Amino acid sequence: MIESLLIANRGEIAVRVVRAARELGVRTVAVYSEPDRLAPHVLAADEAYPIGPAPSTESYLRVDRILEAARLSGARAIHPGYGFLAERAAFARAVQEAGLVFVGPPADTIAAMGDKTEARRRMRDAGVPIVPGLVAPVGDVGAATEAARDIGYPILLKAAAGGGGKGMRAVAEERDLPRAFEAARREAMAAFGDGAIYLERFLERPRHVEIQVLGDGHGNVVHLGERECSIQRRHQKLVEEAPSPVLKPVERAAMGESAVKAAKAVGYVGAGTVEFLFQDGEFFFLEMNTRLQVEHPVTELVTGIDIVAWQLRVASGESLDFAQEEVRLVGHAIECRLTSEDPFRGFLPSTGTITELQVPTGPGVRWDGGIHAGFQVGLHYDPLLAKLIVHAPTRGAAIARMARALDELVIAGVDTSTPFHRRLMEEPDFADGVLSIRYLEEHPELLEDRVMDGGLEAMAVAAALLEEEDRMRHRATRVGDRGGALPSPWRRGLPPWRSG
Ligand code: MV4
Repeated sequence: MIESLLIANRGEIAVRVVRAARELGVRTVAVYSEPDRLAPHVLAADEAYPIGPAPSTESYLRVDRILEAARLSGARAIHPGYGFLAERAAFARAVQEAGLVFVGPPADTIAAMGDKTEARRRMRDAGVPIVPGLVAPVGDVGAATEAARDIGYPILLKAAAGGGGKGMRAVAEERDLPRAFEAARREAMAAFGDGAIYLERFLERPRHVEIQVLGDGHGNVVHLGERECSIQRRHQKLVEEAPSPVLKPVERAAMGESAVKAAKAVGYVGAGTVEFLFQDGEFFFLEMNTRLQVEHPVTELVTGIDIVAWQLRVASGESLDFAQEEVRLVGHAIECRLTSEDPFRGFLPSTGTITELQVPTGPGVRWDGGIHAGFQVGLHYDPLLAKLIVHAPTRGAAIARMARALDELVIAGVDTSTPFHRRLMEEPDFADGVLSIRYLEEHPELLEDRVMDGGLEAMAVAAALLEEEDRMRHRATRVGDRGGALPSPWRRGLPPWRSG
Protein backbone atom coordinates (compact mmCIF):
# COMPACT_ATOMS: atom_id res chain seq x y z
CA MET A 1 0.00 0.00 0.00
CA ILE A 2 1.24 3.48 -0.83
CA GLU A 3 2.60 4.97 2.38
CA SER A 4 1.40 8.59 1.96
CA LEU A 5 -1.06 10.36 -0.31
CA LEU A 6 -1.49 13.99 -1.30
CA ILE A 7 -5.07 14.92 -2.23
CA ALA A 8 -4.92 17.62 -4.92
CA ASN A 9 -8.44 18.83 -4.34
CA ARG A 10 -10.78 20.44 -1.81
CA GLY A 11 -14.34 20.21 -0.48
CA GLU A 12 -16.30 17.03 -0.01
CA ILE A 13 -14.26 14.87 -2.37
CA ALA A 14 -11.02 15.72 -0.56
CA VAL A 15 -12.65 14.70 2.74
CA ARG A 16 -13.89 11.49 1.09
CA VAL A 17 -10.44 10.52 -0.16
CA VAL A 18 -8.82 11.34 3.20
CA ARG A 19 -11.31 9.00 4.90
CA ALA A 20 -10.57 6.07 2.57
CA ALA A 21 -6.82 6.66 2.92
CA ARG A 22 -6.90 6.82 6.73
CA GLU A 23 -8.85 3.57 6.89
CA LEU A 24 -6.06 1.95 4.88
CA GLY A 25 -3.38 3.36 7.16
CA VAL A 26 -2.14 5.83 4.55
CA ARG A 27 -0.71 9.16 5.75
CA THR A 28 -2.72 11.99 4.21
CA VAL A 29 -1.53 15.36 2.94
CA ALA A 30 -4.00 18.11 2.12
CA VAL A 31 -3.34 21.21 0.06
CA TYR A 32 -5.32 24.38 0.46
CA SER A 33 -5.80 27.84 -0.90
CA GLU A 34 -5.82 30.82 1.46
CA PRO A 35 -9.64 30.85 2.05
CA ASP A 36 -9.59 27.06 2.64
CA ARG A 37 -7.00 27.17 5.41
CA LEU A 38 -9.58 26.00 7.99
CA ALA A 39 -11.70 23.93 5.62
CA PRO A 40 -12.84 20.41 6.64
CA HIS A 41 -10.46 18.66 4.25
CA VAL A 42 -7.50 20.48 5.84
CA LEU A 43 -8.60 19.56 9.35
CA ALA A 44 -9.22 15.94 8.28
CA ALA A 45 -5.73 15.30 6.85
CA ASP A 46 -2.56 14.47 8.77
CA GLU A 47 -0.70 17.40 7.21
CA ALA A 48 -1.66 20.39 5.10
CA TYR A 49 0.27 22.71 2.77
CA PRO A 50 -0.75 26.12 1.42
CA ILE A 51 -0.65 26.33 -2.37
CA GLY A 52 -1.72 29.88 -3.04
CA PRO A 53 -4.49 32.49 -2.99
CA ALA A 54 -8.20 31.87 -3.68
CA PRO A 55 -8.29 31.73 -7.50
CA SER A 56 -8.07 28.11 -8.70
CA THR A 57 -5.57 29.16 -11.37
CA GLU A 58 -3.32 30.33 -8.52
CA SER A 59 -3.89 27.31 -6.27
CA TYR A 60 -5.67 24.03 -7.10
CA LEU A 61 -4.67 24.25 -10.77
CA ARG A 62 -1.03 25.10 -10.02
CA VAL A 63 0.77 21.84 -10.87
CA ASP A 64 4.11 23.26 -9.70
CA ARG A 65 2.76 24.18 -6.26
CA ILE A 66 1.03 20.83 -5.81
CA LEU A 67 4.21 18.95 -6.74
CA GLU A 68 6.20 21.20 -4.38
CA ALA A 69 3.79 20.28 -1.56
CA ALA A 70 4.30 16.61 -2.45
CA ARG A 71 8.07 17.09 -2.30
CA LEU A 72 7.96 18.92 1.03
CA SER A 73 5.57 16.38 2.59
CA GLY A 74 7.26 13.31 1.15
CA ALA A 75 3.92 12.14 -0.28
CA ARG A 76 4.42 9.11 -2.53
CA ALA A 77 1.15 9.39 -4.46
CA ILE A 78 -1.36 12.01 -5.57
CA HIS A 79 -5.15 11.63 -5.84
CA PRO A 80 -6.68 14.32 -8.12
CA GLY A 81 -10.30 13.97 -7.04
CA TYR A 82 -12.65 15.31 -9.73
CA GLY A 83 -12.60 18.61 -11.58
CA PHE A 84 -9.44 20.76 -11.36
CA LEU A 85 -6.55 18.60 -12.74
CA ALA A 86 -8.32 15.22 -12.53
CA GLU A 87 -8.60 14.66 -16.28
CA ARG A 88 -5.51 16.53 -17.47
CA ALA A 89 -3.09 14.04 -19.00
CA ALA A 90 -0.27 16.57 -18.56
CA PHE A 91 -0.82 16.53 -14.79
CA ALA A 92 -0.76 12.72 -14.64
CA ARG A 93 2.48 12.79 -16.63
CA ALA A 94 4.02 15.47 -14.39
CA VAL A 95 3.17 13.39 -11.30
CA GLN A 96 4.76 10.29 -12.80
CA GLU A 97 7.81 12.25 -13.98
CA ALA A 98 8.21 13.44 -10.40
CA GLY A 99 8.51 9.78 -9.42
CA LEU A 100 5.09 9.73 -7.73
CA VAL A 101 2.07 7.47 -8.22
CA PHE A 102 -0.90 9.11 -9.95
CA VAL A 103 -4.09 7.60 -8.57
CA GLY A 104 -5.94 7.19 -11.84
CA PRO A 105 -5.60 5.68 -15.30
CA PRO A 106 -2.51 6.03 -17.50
CA ALA A 107 -1.96 9.52 -18.88
CA ASP A 108 -2.36 8.21 -22.44
CA THR A 109 -5.80 6.85 -21.54
CA ILE A 110 -6.83 10.20 -20.09
CA ALA A 111 -5.67 11.91 -23.27
CA ALA A 112 -7.43 9.44 -25.55
CA MET A 113 -10.77 9.72 -23.72
CA GLY A 114 -10.44 13.50 -23.68
CA ASP A 115 -10.55 13.45 -27.50
CA LYS A 116 -14.21 12.63 -28.03
CA THR A 117 -13.77 11.44 -31.62
CA GLU A 118 -10.77 9.26 -30.69
CA ALA A 119 -12.89 7.78 -27.89
CA ARG A 120 -15.75 7.07 -30.31
CA ARG A 121 -13.38 5.47 -32.81
CA ARG A 122 -11.92 3.17 -30.18
CA MET A 123 -15.37 2.22 -28.92
CA ARG A 124 -16.67 1.48 -32.42
CA ASP A 125 -13.61 -0.68 -33.11
CA ALA A 126 -14.16 -2.49 -29.79
CA GLY A 127 -17.74 -3.31 -30.73
CA VAL A 128 -19.30 -0.87 -28.27
CA PRO A 129 -22.46 0.72 -29.72
CA ILE A 130 -21.91 4.43 -30.42
CA VAL A 131 -24.40 7.10 -31.38
CA PRO A 132 -24.67 7.03 -35.20
CA GLY A 133 -22.35 9.72 -36.57
CA LEU A 134 -18.73 10.58 -37.29
CA VAL A 135 -15.63 9.39 -35.50
CA ALA A 136 -13.46 12.23 -36.75
CA PRO A 137 -13.95 16.02 -36.89
CA VAL A 138 -15.21 17.68 -40.07
CA GLY A 139 -13.00 20.37 -41.61
CA ASP A 140 -15.60 22.85 -42.79
CA VAL A 141 -19.29 23.56 -43.33
CA GLY A 142 -19.27 21.78 -46.68
CA ALA A 143 -18.01 18.55 -45.17
CA ALA A 144 -20.46 18.97 -42.30
CA THR A 145 -23.33 19.37 -44.74
CA GLU A 146 -22.34 16.22 -46.61
CA ALA A 147 -21.97 14.24 -43.37
CA ALA A 148 -25.33 15.47 -42.06
CA ARG A 149 -27.06 14.21 -45.18
CA ASP A 150 -25.58 10.74 -44.55
CA ILE A 151 -26.45 10.74 -40.84
CA GLY A 152 -29.91 12.17 -41.24
CA TYR A 153 -31.48 15.09 -39.36
CA PRO A 154 -31.84 16.06 -36.55
CA ILE A 155 -28.11 16.07 -35.89
CA LEU A 156 -25.97 17.32 -33.04
CA LEU A 157 -22.74 19.24 -33.56
CA LYS A 158 -20.19 18.50 -30.82
CA ALA A 159 -16.73 19.67 -29.82
CA ALA A 160 -14.09 16.98 -30.35
CA ALA A 161 -11.91 18.48 -27.60
CA GLY A 162 -14.34 18.19 -24.73
CA GLY A 163 -17.74 17.17 -23.37
CA GLY A 164 -20.08 18.75 -20.90
CA GLY A 165 -22.20 20.34 -23.59
CA LYS A 166 -19.83 23.17 -24.54
CA GLY A 167 -19.82 23.72 -28.32
CA MET A 168 -22.91 21.58 -28.72
CA ARG A 169 -25.57 22.64 -31.23
CA ALA A 170 -28.66 20.70 -32.32
CA VAL A 171 -29.61 21.23 -35.98
CA ALA A 172 -33.06 20.24 -37.24
CA GLU A 173 -32.58 20.97 -40.96
CA GLU A 174 -29.86 21.71 -43.47
CA ARG A 175 -30.51 25.40 -43.88
CA ASP A 176 -29.66 25.92 -40.17
CA LEU A 177 -26.37 24.07 -40.37
CA PRO A 178 -23.91 26.80 -41.51
CA ARG A 179 -24.80 29.23 -38.70
CA ALA A 180 -24.87 26.46 -36.08
CA PHE A 181 -21.53 25.09 -37.29
CA GLU A 182 -19.78 28.44 -36.96
CA ALA A 183 -21.30 29.00 -33.49
CA ALA A 184 -20.25 25.55 -32.31
CA ARG A 185 -16.74 26.05 -33.64
CA ARG A 186 -16.42 29.44 -31.90
CA GLU A 187 -17.68 28.06 -28.57
CA ALA A 188 -15.41 25.01 -28.77
CA MET A 189 -12.41 27.21 -29.52
CA ALA A 190 -13.27 29.47 -26.56
CA ALA A 191 -13.83 26.56 -24.18
CA PHE A 192 -11.06 24.17 -25.22
CA GLY A 193 -8.69 26.12 -27.44
CA ASP A 194 -9.67 23.68 -30.18
CA GLY A 195 -12.56 24.32 -32.55
CA ALA A 196 -12.71 20.81 -34.02
CA ILE A 197 -16.35 19.78 -34.51
CA TYR A 198 -17.93 16.41 -35.29
CA LEU A 199 -21.52 15.29 -35.91
CA GLU A 200 -23.88 12.70 -34.42
CA ARG A 201 -27.53 11.78 -34.89
CA PHE A 202 -29.44 13.82 -32.25
CA LEU A 203 -31.35 11.60 -29.80
CA GLU A 204 -34.42 13.58 -28.80
CA ARG A 205 -35.33 12.12 -25.39
CA PRO A 206 -32.54 9.94 -24.06
CA ARG A 207 -31.76 9.05 -20.47
CA HIS A 208 -28.25 9.44 -19.17
CA VAL A 209 -27.22 6.09 -17.74
CA GLU A 210 -23.60 5.49 -16.80
CA ILE A 211 -21.69 2.38 -15.73
CA GLN A 212 -18.99 2.35 -13.05
CA VAL A 213 -15.96 0.29 -14.05
CA LEU A 214 -12.94 -0.77 -12.05
CA GLY A 215 -9.73 -2.15 -13.56
CA ASP A 216 -6.70 -3.37 -11.59
CA GLY A 217 -4.02 -3.25 -14.29
CA HIS A 218 -3.56 -7.02 -14.05
CA GLY A 219 -6.13 -7.85 -16.72
CA ASN A 220 -9.19 -7.69 -14.43
CA VAL A 221 -11.95 -5.24 -15.28
CA VAL A 222 -15.39 -5.36 -13.66
CA HIS A 223 -18.44 -3.14 -13.73
CA LEU A 224 -20.32 -2.13 -10.60
CA GLY A 225 -23.72 -1.53 -12.17
CA GLU A 226 -25.28 1.63 -13.43
CA ARG A 227 -26.28 5.09 -12.26
CA GLU A 228 -29.23 7.08 -13.59
CA CYS A 229 -28.15 10.71 -14.01
CA SER A 230 -30.85 12.16 -16.24
CA ILE A 231 -31.90 14.99 -13.92
CA GLN A 232 -29.44 17.65 -15.01
CA ARG A 233 -29.47 21.39 -15.48
CA ARG A 234 -27.13 22.86 -18.09
CA HIS A 235 -25.10 19.62 -18.03
CA GLN A 236 -24.75 19.77 -14.26
CA LYS A 237 -26.15 16.70 -12.55
CA LEU A 238 -28.49 17.45 -9.65
CA VAL A 239 -29.64 14.03 -8.54
CA GLU A 240 -28.27 10.56 -9.24
CA GLU A 241 -29.47 7.11 -8.31
CA ALA A 242 -28.54 3.46 -8.54
CA PRO A 243 -29.81 1.26 -10.02
CA SER A 244 -31.70 3.00 -12.84
CA PRO A 245 -35.48 2.66 -12.36
CA VAL A 246 -35.92 1.53 -15.96
CA LEU A 247 -33.12 -0.88 -16.82
CA LYS A 248 -34.18 -4.49 -17.13
CA PRO A 249 -31.63 -7.10 -15.96
CA VAL A 250 -30.86 -8.05 -19.58
CA GLU A 251 -30.25 -4.39 -20.46
CA ARG A 252 -28.07 -3.94 -17.36
CA ALA A 253 -25.98 -6.96 -18.30
CA ALA A 254 -25.57 -5.78 -21.90
CA MET A 255 -24.65 -2.24 -20.88
CA GLY A 256 -22.25 -3.53 -18.22
CA GLU A 257 -20.62 -5.87 -20.72
CA SER A 258 -20.18 -2.98 -23.17
CA ALA A 259 -18.67 -0.81 -20.46
CA VAL A 260 -16.14 -3.53 -19.56
CA LYS A 261 -15.33 -3.96 -23.25
CA ALA A 262 -14.83 -0.18 -23.50
CA ALA A 263 -12.53 -0.11 -20.48
CA LYS A 264 -10.44 -3.03 -21.75
CA ALA A 265 -10.21 -1.45 -25.20
CA VAL A 266 -8.47 1.60 -23.75
CA GLY A 267 -6.31 -0.23 -21.20
CA TYR A 268 -8.26 1.24 -18.33
CA VAL A 269 -6.76 1.07 -14.83
CA GLY A 270 -8.55 2.31 -11.73
CA ALA A 271 -12.08 3.67 -11.34
CA GLY A 272 -13.77 5.03 -14.45
CA THR A 273 -17.23 5.71 -15.81
CA VAL A 274 -18.66 4.85 -19.21
CA GLU A 275 -21.53 7.19 -20.06
CA PHE A 276 -24.36 6.02 -22.29
CA LEU A 277 -27.47 7.55 -23.78
CA PHE A 278 -30.39 5.15 -23.35
CA GLN A 279 -33.45 5.53 -25.55
CA ASP A 280 -36.21 3.09 -26.64
CA GLY A 281 -34.40 0.10 -25.20
CA GLU A 282 -31.15 0.91 -27.01
CA PHE A 283 -27.97 2.32 -25.51
CA PHE A 284 -25.14 4.21 -27.15
CA PHE A 285 -21.69 5.14 -25.89
CA LEU A 286 -21.50 8.84 -25.09
CA GLU A 287 -18.19 9.50 -23.31
CA MET A 288 -15.78 7.87 -20.90
CA ASN A 289 -14.81 9.75 -17.74
CA THR A 290 -11.34 8.92 -16.45
CA ARG A 291 -11.96 10.19 -12.94
CA LEU A 292 -13.80 9.35 -9.76
CA GLN A 293 -17.30 10.81 -10.24
CA VAL A 294 -19.17 13.02 -7.82
CA GLU A 295 -21.96 10.44 -7.74
CA HIS A 296 -19.82 7.40 -6.86
CA PRO A 297 -21.53 6.99 -3.42
CA VAL A 298 -24.79 5.59 -4.88
CA THR A 299 -22.80 2.77 -6.45
CA GLU A 300 -20.90 2.18 -3.20
CA LEU A 301 -24.16 1.91 -1.26
CA VAL A 302 -25.88 -0.63 -3.54
CA THR A 303 -22.75 -2.77 -4.11
CA GLY A 304 -21.06 -2.42 -0.70
CA ILE A 305 -17.78 -1.73 -2.55
CA ASP A 306 -15.59 1.19 -1.46
CA ILE A 307 -14.54 2.62 -4.82
CA VAL A 308 -12.03 5.09 -3.39
CA ALA A 309 -10.36 2.38 -1.31
CA TRP A 310 -10.03 0.30 -4.47
CA GLN A 311 -8.50 3.28 -6.30
CA LEU A 312 -5.78 3.34 -3.64
CA ARG A 313 -5.36 -0.45 -3.60
CA VAL A 314 -5.06 -0.61 -7.40
CA ALA A 315 -2.60 2.32 -7.36
CA SER A 316 -0.58 0.25 -4.87
CA GLY A 317 -0.47 -2.65 -7.33
CA GLU A 318 -3.15 -4.86 -5.81
CA SER A 319 -5.43 -7.08 -7.91
CA LEU A 320 -9.19 -7.11 -7.53
CA ASP A 321 -10.16 -9.79 -5.01
CA PHE A 322 -13.65 -10.31 -6.45
CA ALA A 323 -15.05 -11.41 -9.79
CA GLN A 324 -17.89 -9.92 -11.81
CA GLU A 325 -20.25 -12.68 -10.66
CA GLU A 326 -19.75 -11.55 -7.06
CA VAL A 327 -20.94 -7.99 -7.72
CA ARG A 328 -24.50 -7.71 -6.45
CA LEU A 329 -26.78 -4.68 -6.42
CA VAL A 330 -28.79 -4.54 -3.20
CA GLY A 331 -31.55 -1.99 -2.61
CA HIS A 332 -31.69 1.48 -4.05
CA ALA A 333 -29.59 4.62 -3.45
CA ILE A 334 -30.30 8.24 -4.28
CA GLU A 335 -27.91 11.20 -4.08
CA CYS A 336 -28.88 14.87 -3.89
CA ARG A 337 -26.17 17.38 -4.71
CA LEU A 338 -26.49 20.23 -2.23
CA THR A 339 -25.16 23.41 -3.79
CA SER A 340 -24.92 27.04 -2.68
CA GLU A 341 -27.39 28.16 -5.31
CA ASP A 342 -30.96 29.45 -5.22
CA PRO A 343 -33.06 26.98 -7.28
CA PHE A 344 -35.93 29.45 -7.46
CA ARG A 345 -33.75 32.13 -9.02
CA GLY A 346 -32.15 30.16 -11.82
CA PHE A 347 -29.65 28.50 -9.45
CA LEU A 348 -28.13 31.89 -8.80
CA PRO A 349 -24.92 31.37 -6.77
CA SER A 350 -25.26 32.34 -3.11
CA THR A 351 -22.41 33.36 -0.83
CA GLY A 352 -22.10 33.94 2.89
CA THR A 353 -21.22 32.28 6.16
CA ILE A 354 -22.88 29.02 7.11
CA THR A 355 -24.43 30.05 10.42
CA GLU A 356 -25.99 26.69 11.26
CA LEU A 357 -25.46 23.16 9.99
CA GLN A 358 -27.53 20.21 11.13
CA VAL A 359 -26.79 17.02 9.23
CA PRO A 360 -29.41 14.26 9.01
CA THR A 361 -28.44 10.78 10.14
CA GLY A 362 -30.33 7.58 10.94
CA PRO A 363 -30.60 4.27 9.08
CA GLY A 364 -29.40 4.43 5.46
CA VAL A 365 -28.40 8.11 5.47
CA ARG A 366 -24.92 9.23 4.33
CA TRP A 367 -23.49 12.74 4.30
CA ASP A 368 -20.42 13.44 2.18
CA GLY A 369 -19.73 17.02 3.19
CA GLY A 370 -17.08 19.66 2.76
CA ILE A 371 -18.52 22.35 5.03
CA HIS A 372 -18.99 23.20 8.73
CA ALA A 373 -20.81 25.91 10.68
CA GLY A 374 -18.80 29.10 10.24
CA PHE A 375 -17.57 28.07 6.79
CA GLN A 376 -17.34 30.95 4.31
CA VAL A 377 -19.01 30.09 1.00
CA GLY A 378 -17.55 32.20 -1.82
CA LEU A 379 -17.61 32.26 -5.61
CA HIS A 380 -14.12 30.94 -6.30
CA TYR A 381 -15.04 27.28 -6.47
CA ASP A 382 -17.75 24.87 -7.61
CA PRO A 383 -20.95 25.51 -5.59
CA LEU A 384 -21.19 21.89 -4.37
CA LEU A 385 -21.32 22.04 -0.58
CA ALA A 386 -22.14 18.44 0.21
CA LYS A 387 -23.95 15.36 -1.02
CA LEU A 388 -26.84 13.79 0.85
CA ILE A 389 -27.14 10.13 -0.07
CA VAL A 390 -29.68 7.58 1.14
CA HIS A 391 -29.97 3.83 0.75
CA ALA A 392 -33.07 1.71 1.32
CA PRO A 393 -34.47 -1.68 0.21
CA THR A 394 -36.63 -0.19 -2.56
CA ARG A 395 -36.73 2.99 -4.65
CA GLY A 396 -39.94 4.08 -2.96
CA ALA A 397 -38.40 3.65 0.46
CA ALA A 398 -35.29 5.52 -0.69
CA ILE A 399 -37.43 8.45 -1.86
CA ALA A 400 -39.25 8.52 1.49
CA ARG A 401 -35.92 8.34 3.33
CA MET A 402 -34.48 11.20 1.25
CA ALA A 403 -37.58 13.31 1.95
CA ARG A 404 -37.19 12.67 5.70
CA ALA A 405 -33.46 13.43 5.62
CA LEU A 406 -33.99 16.64 3.66
CA ASP A 407 -36.59 17.70 6.24
CA GLU A 408 -34.03 17.20 9.01
CA LEU A 409 -31.25 19.02 7.13
CA VAL A 410 -30.43 22.58 8.21
CA ILE A 411 -27.94 24.68 6.24
CA ALA A 412 -28.54 28.27 7.33
CA GLY A 413 -26.67 31.35 6.11
CA VAL A 414 -26.64 30.69 2.36
CA ASP A 415 -29.32 29.74 -0.14
CA THR A 416 -29.02 26.08 -1.12
CA SER A 417 -30.62 23.68 -3.58
CA THR A 418 -32.26 21.82 -0.68
CA PRO A 419 -35.85 23.02 -1.36
CA PHE A 420 -35.59 21.91 -4.99
CA HIS A 421 -34.59 18.41 -3.88
CA ARG A 422 -37.38 18.33 -1.31
CA ARG A 423 -39.96 19.18 -3.99
CA LEU A 424 -38.46 16.61 -6.35
CA MET A 425 -39.13 13.86 -3.81
CA GLU A 426 -42.86 14.68 -4.10
CA GLU A 427 -43.00 14.91 -7.89
CA PRO A 428 -45.12 12.06 -9.43
CA ASP A 429 -43.04 11.51 -12.60
CA PHE A 430 -39.91 11.25 -10.47
CA ALA A 431 -41.68 8.82 -8.16
CA ASP A 432 -42.68 6.75 -11.22
CA GLY A 433 -39.16 6.87 -12.68
CA VAL A 434 -40.42 8.72 -15.75
CA LEU A 435 -37.12 10.44 -16.49
CA SER A 436 -35.13 11.75 -19.42
CA ILE A 437 -32.54 14.49 -19.93
CA ARG A 438 -35.54 16.76 -20.59
CA TYR A 439 -36.96 16.16 -17.12
CA LEU A 440 -36.27 19.63 -15.73
CA GLU A 441 -37.54 21.49 -18.80
CA GLU A 442 -40.71 19.37 -18.52
CA HIS A 443 -41.12 20.15 -14.82
CA PRO A 444 -40.65 23.93 -14.51
CA GLU A 445 -42.93 23.88 -11.45
CA LEU A 446 -40.00 22.49 -9.46
CA LEU A 447 -38.11 25.73 -9.99
CA GLU A 448 -40.91 28.24 -9.44
CA ASP A 449 -40.65 30.53 -6.43
CA ARG A 450 -44.04 29.79 -4.84
CA VAL A 451 -43.51 32.26 -2.03
CA MET A 452 -44.26 35.18 -4.33
CA ASP A 453 -47.87 34.12 -4.99
CA GLY A 454 -48.58 33.49 -1.28
CA GLY A 455 -46.57 36.52 -0.23
CA LEU A 456 -48.91 38.10 2.29
CA GLU A 457 -50.02 34.81 3.73
CA ALA A 458 -46.41 33.77 4.05
CA MET A 459 -45.57 37.00 5.85
CA ALA A 460 -48.40 36.41 8.32
CA VAL A 461 -47.30 32.81 8.85
CA ALA A 462 -43.70 33.91 9.28
CA ALA A 463 -44.66 36.53 11.84
CA ALA A 464 -46.69 33.98 13.82
CA LEU A 465 -43.87 31.46 13.67
CA LEU A 466 -41.25 33.95 14.73
CA GLU A 467 -43.46 34.86 17.67
CA GLU A 468 -43.77 31.15 18.50
CA GLU A 469 -40.02 30.82 18.11
CA ASP A 470 -39.45 33.62 20.61
CA ARG A 471 -41.97 32.12 23.04
CA MET A 472 -40.42 28.66 22.70
CA ARG A 473 -36.94 30.13 23.05
CA HIS A 474 -38.08 31.94 26.17
CA ARG A 475 -39.54 28.69 27.51
CA ALA A 476 -36.40 26.81 26.46
CA THR A 477 -34.36 29.37 28.37
CA ARG A 478 -36.37 28.47 31.50
CA VAL A 479 -36.15 24.78 30.57
CA GLY A 480 -32.70 25.38 29.16
CA ASP A 481 -30.94 23.95 32.20
CA ARG A 482 -32.38 20.64 31.07
CA GLY A 483 -31.57 21.37 27.39
CA GLY A 484 -35.05 21.28 25.84
CA ALA A 485 -35.16 21.05 22.04
CA LEU A 486 -37.06 23.64 20.09
CA PRO A 487 -39.60 21.86 17.82
CA SER A 488 -39.84 24.42 15.06
CA PRO A 489 -39.88 24.55 11.27
CA TRP A 490 -36.53 26.33 11.41
CA ARG A 491 -35.08 23.19 12.97
CA ARG A 492 -35.85 21.26 9.83
CA GLY A 493 -34.19 23.80 7.61
CA LEU A 494 -37.58 24.80 6.26
CA PRO A 495 -38.25 28.48 5.61
CA PRO A 496 -40.91 29.73 8.11
CA TRP A 497 -43.62 29.79 5.44
CA ARG A 498 -43.00 26.10 4.78
CA SER A 499 -44.15 24.90 8.15
CA GLY A 500 -45.95 21.93 6.56
C1 MV4 B 1 -26.15 13.93 -26.99
C2 MV4 B 1 -27.52 14.15 -26.75
C3 MV4 B 1 -28.43 13.69 -27.72
N1 MV4 B 1 -28.00 13.08 -28.85
N2 MV4 B 1 -25.75 13.31 -28.11
C4 MV4 B 1 -24.59 16.48 -23.28
C5 MV4 B 1 -23.16 16.82 -22.94
C6 MV4 B 1 -22.41 15.63 -23.32
N3 MV4 B 1 -22.24 14.78 -22.16
C7 MV4 B 1 -23.23 14.95 -24.38
N4 MV4 B 1 -24.57 15.44 -24.20
C8 MV4 B 1 -25.56 15.02 -25.02
N5 MV4 B 1 -25.21 14.36 -26.12
C9 MV4 B 1 -26.66 12.90 -29.02
N6 MV4 B 1 -26.25 12.31 -30.16
C10 MV4 B 1 -27.90 14.80 -25.61
C11 MV4 B 1 -26.93 15.26 -24.76
C12 MV4 B 1 -27.39 15.99 -23.60
C13 MV4 B 1 -27.33 15.38 -22.37
C14 MV4 B 1 -26.77 14.12 -22.25
C15 MV4 B 1 -26.76 13.54 -21.00
C16 MV4 B 1 -27.28 14.21 -19.90
C17 MV4 B 1 -27.80 15.46 -20.03
C18 MV4 B 1 -27.82 16.08 -21.26
C19 MV4 B 1 -28.35 17.35 -21.41
C20 MV4 B 1 -28.39 17.92 -22.64
C21 MV4 B 1 -27.90 17.24 -23.74
